[in-house]
Formats: sequence, structure tokens, C-alpha cells
Amino acid sequence: MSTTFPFPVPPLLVDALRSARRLVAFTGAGVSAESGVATFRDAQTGIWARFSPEALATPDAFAADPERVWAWYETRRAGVLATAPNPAHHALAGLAARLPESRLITQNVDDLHERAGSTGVLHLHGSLFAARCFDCARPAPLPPPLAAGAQPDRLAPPRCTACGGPLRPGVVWFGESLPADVWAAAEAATAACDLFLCIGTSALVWPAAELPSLAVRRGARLAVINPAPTPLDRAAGWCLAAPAGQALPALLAAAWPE
Ligand code: BV8
Ligand code: ZN
Repeated sequence: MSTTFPFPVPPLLVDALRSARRLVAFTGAGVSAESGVATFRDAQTGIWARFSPEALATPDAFAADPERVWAWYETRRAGVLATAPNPAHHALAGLAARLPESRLITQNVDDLHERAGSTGVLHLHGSLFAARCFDCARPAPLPPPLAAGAQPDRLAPPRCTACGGPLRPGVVWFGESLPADVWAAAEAATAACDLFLCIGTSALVWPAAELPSLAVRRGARLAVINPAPTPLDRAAGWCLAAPAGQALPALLAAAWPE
């Protein structure tokens, strides 16, 4: 059932939220959109307009042209540092305070959930704020970030002090496995949850996109928050067609009026 926002918040969803014992919030790039962070599949802006993210976010792309791929990630990292969490991030941090058994699972590689106060965030696809050697996989410190707004189209990655290989971003690229421990924790939380909030994701990237269906198969109720339709809508008990920065604060205010 699709509810066109802004109001009223579906009363049965408010009840489900208030009485949830084990909630999972599952986020994608849309939750950071109102912070000004481009979503993953939005048309790439500026110098990146001619690349599809899928074409850049792979080990082969990095091996073929490390300077172009490293420049893209450093530009994204600087962009995230120049922005701030939005009301959606803060609402999710507030939700955890109300429902201590809840878990936050994200596909995002930014740190905006943490900067809003969320803890124990499960980053399925890694983080822009970690780096490791492309050759020997040793973790390595990141260099100082680019100046905000800088968009070099090429940037030489720093070298590993142990083997001299190029550093790569600590993200999961297409064709790479998700971190096994993070994936196992995400699956376990999803299988055990009673309410699954799916926020700001096109649900097109696997195996992450499997989680909402797993939750429903295990008996949880599913709510989707996304201004656009998603493949999950048919299985959802509620579809809130609104930006997360509006829908999540409204949901919390309805469930726990001050
Ligand atoms: C793997 C890090 C194999 C890098 C990312 C079936 C099973 C397993 C794999 C596959 C499979 N089918 C295909 C695959 C391969 C592939 C895949 O899924 N391809 C897709 C393109 C079909 N999967 C993989 O390669 C995965 N690895 O499976 O390994 C393997 C197996 C064994 C052994 C070895 C290997 C790895 C996938 C991870 C890729 N890395 N990110 C980086 O960020 O650069 S994925 C990338 O997509 C981001 O993490 C992003 O978060 C994620 C998902 O996208 P969304 O978050 O949903 O973002 P998107 O832009 O699509 O949508 C935004 C949504 O927000 C929209 O719906 C919009 O309407 C909405 N929105 C906008 N504004 C708002 C809003 N919502 C709310 N409020 C708003 N204001
Ligand atoms: Zn190395």
C-alpha cells in the first residue's frame, strides 16, 4: 500500500514501529541524498558524467587505470567530508535509542550514519574512510583529503610502505565478496527481525538486495521508504513515497510524540 506523503503516517506502521522488538533499518544511497551526496545511480556529475559507476567500481577498472579510479574515490571522500548528516540519519540514530535491539545495515560507503550517532553500523560494501594495499592487502592510512570541491580526473594513489603497491579504497567492488563477518551479522539480524525498514535503495545490487526478501520470508513486516518505486514494493506492507529526511522524522514523531 503506497502512502503519498507527507501525511498521515500509516497508523499500523506507527504501531508496528512502536512495538518492534527487533527492528532492522537497511539503507542505500538515497538516505544520504538530502545531505547532497549523489546517489549511486544518479547520472554521474561533472568529469564523471562519461563513466557509469559500475564501470569504475571494479578491481579491473582500478588495475587498468588506478589514477582515474583513485581520483573518483578521493573526490567522493572529500565530498562526504564537506557535508553533514541529514534528518534521516539523525532519525535512525534516534530510533536505535528507542529500540535498543535494532540493527542498522547500510550499503553506503560514507560515514554519515556514524556522524549522526549511529553505532554498530554494518557496512556491507565497506567504507571510503579506509584504504588498503591493492597488492598485499595491508591496511594503510589515508592521505589528507582533497580540498572540498576539487575534482581531479586523475590522482596517483599513495604507495604501500610494505610492498610498494598502490593503495585502493576500502570498499567492496563489483565482483568482490562482501566481508564475510559483516554479511553473516546482517543475515542473522535480518532473519531475526520483526520489522524491516528499507530506506533509499533501488534494491538492484546483490547480494544486499536479498535481505528485504529474507526478512519477509522469515515473517517480518516490510516498509519501503523511497520517492520512486522499487522492486520490493509488491512485498511491502507499507510504501512511503517520500524523501527519507521527511518520512523518518515523521514516523518517529508519530510513534513517540514528545
Ligand atoms: C558479489 C561500493 C560475487 C563501491 C558497491 C546475484 C548474487 C550475487 C552477485 C550478483 C548477483 N547478480 C549480479 C551480481 C553482481 C553484482 C551486482 O549486484 N550487480 C548489479 C549491478 C546487478 N554484485 C556484486 O558484484 C557484489 N559482489 O556478489 O561477488 C562473488 C561471489 C563469490 C566470490 C567472489 C565474488 C558486490 C556488490 C557491491 C558493489 N559495491 N558499492 C562504491 O560505492 O563505489 S554497490 C553500490 O550500489 C553502492 O554501495 C550503493 O549503495 C549500492 C546500491 O545502490 P543504492 O544504494 O540502492 O543506490 P541507487 O543509486 O541505486 O539508488 C538510490 C535510491 O534512493 C533510488 O531508489 C532513489 O529513488 C532513492 N532516493 C533518492 N533520493 C532519496 C531516495 N530515497 C529516500 N530519500 C531520498 N531523499
Ligand atoms: Zn602492499
